[in-house]
Amino acid sequence: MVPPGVLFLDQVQKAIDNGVTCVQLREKELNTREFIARAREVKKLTDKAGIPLIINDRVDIALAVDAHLHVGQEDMEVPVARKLLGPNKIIGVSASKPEEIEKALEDGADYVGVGICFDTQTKVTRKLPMGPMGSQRLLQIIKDSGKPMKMCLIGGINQTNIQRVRAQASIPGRAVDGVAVVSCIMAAQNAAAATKELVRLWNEPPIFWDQLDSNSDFNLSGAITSVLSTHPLVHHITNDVVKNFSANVTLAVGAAPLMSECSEEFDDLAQYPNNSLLLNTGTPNEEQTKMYITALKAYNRYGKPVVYDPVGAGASTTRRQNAKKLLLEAYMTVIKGNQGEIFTAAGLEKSMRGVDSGSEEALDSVVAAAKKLAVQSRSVVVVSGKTDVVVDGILHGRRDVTGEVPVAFIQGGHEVMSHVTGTGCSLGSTIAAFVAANRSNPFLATVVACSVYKRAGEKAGAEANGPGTFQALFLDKLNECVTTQEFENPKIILT
Ligand code: 3NM
Ligand code: MG
Repeated sequence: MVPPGVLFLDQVQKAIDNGVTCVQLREKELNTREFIARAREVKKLTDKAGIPLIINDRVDIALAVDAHLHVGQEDMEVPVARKLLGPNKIIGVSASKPEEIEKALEDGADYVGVGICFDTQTKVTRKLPMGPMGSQRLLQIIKDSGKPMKMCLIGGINQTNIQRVRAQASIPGRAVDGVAVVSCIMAAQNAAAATKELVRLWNEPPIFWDQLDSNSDFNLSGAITSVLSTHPLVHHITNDVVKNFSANVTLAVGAAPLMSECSEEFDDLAQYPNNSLLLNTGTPNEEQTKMYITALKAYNRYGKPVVYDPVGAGASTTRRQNAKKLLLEAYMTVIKGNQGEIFTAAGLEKSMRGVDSGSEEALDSVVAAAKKLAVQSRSVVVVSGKTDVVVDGILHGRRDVTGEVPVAFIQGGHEVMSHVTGTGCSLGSTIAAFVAANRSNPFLATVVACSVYKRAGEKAGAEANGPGTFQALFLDKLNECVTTQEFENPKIILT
């Protein structure tokens, strides 16, 4: 994978010079003599930099060149390798399942390499991507053991996702210790720049955090003023049924709608000032899912807010897998759905019949599901319903989680809203407008969006003769509530 005209050892040197803290030599094709020769050359570079060299799989090579060792699940077992290498060598193991983590702990491994995190071109593997969130239960096992074993994630990690990996691969009191990469350095035309960028991103708070402040002096009415003054651009990728209504709702709250499903322009659109992406996965197919991911990655790349509405997530296997894939591939600032959709996205069971909001679950189980998803994904989660529930899982620049998260409850609205298509989807448009205009606090921006929406629904419902007149009245009332800064009072608690 080393580019033509570039030397393998030069790539390694550049990586070391620019911040790599450990090198693993993985050779699958060299014979023993060649492997030793190469290991000696690499060892000269790592010795000079004072960092460890780890040999993959071959304990004989590790012994021959006085290096450390990494073993896979089918290689030599850690206790045997330990006997041969002694107590002072680092021994790491590949692990991806809880029982493999437990075994590594029991065997006294120094670290586990956990993967695959994302799809990788570098290694043929039958393992499925677990995503950074998938590593959380493994981190929990390590934390609970009280042992000092370290964990790094591997597989498809690069400059576009390393910040999210660091943000999401963490639980209260324990975070992933590092990442292991191959292609994003070794295949780079400029390995020095690639490494430098990777290290910078690892060390900096994610761009989707650095404008956040958790100060409670955030002014709820001010969130509305910001929308009106910045006139944010909401890029919609949404389903055919609601396009017109969502565009009108966006205009009614003082923002500008843009509908585009043209992948080629996503990178340009994502760079607009004061913008956000609303992704509403109406009726997904394979082609469309690819397009969604292109859009998500573009908005993630520029640290722009993304509001994700996993429409009907529990209704079919395809939709469930689709939601899982999108949550693995991208960071969502806000995840918004009805109860069934949020239960599914949180990986919890709940029977689901379609996209309507269904019967009300007990509010505390809704809060629990929303909290699970919010904390897991470090997102704001909105469960729309008779009472909207908004949970803040964003870390506000903190690397650690305390376990306590703010939850808001918003009442209001009107019964007739559930008989007008698009009222649920267009709440997403409203949230997208508010988070775009209020980058310092996506949680409270979302709360205000839901509050204004509820009040407008209540007012329109009181005057409407039925679903038809409601739709027109709702746009009027939404516009009125925004311009007069009128909204339902949210109740916000820490839980
Ligand atoms: N081991 P890239 S994934 C060598 O999951 C290796 O055990 C993996 O390469 C595992 O950074 C992997 O180019 C390849 O995706 C990682
Ligand atoms: Mg191996």
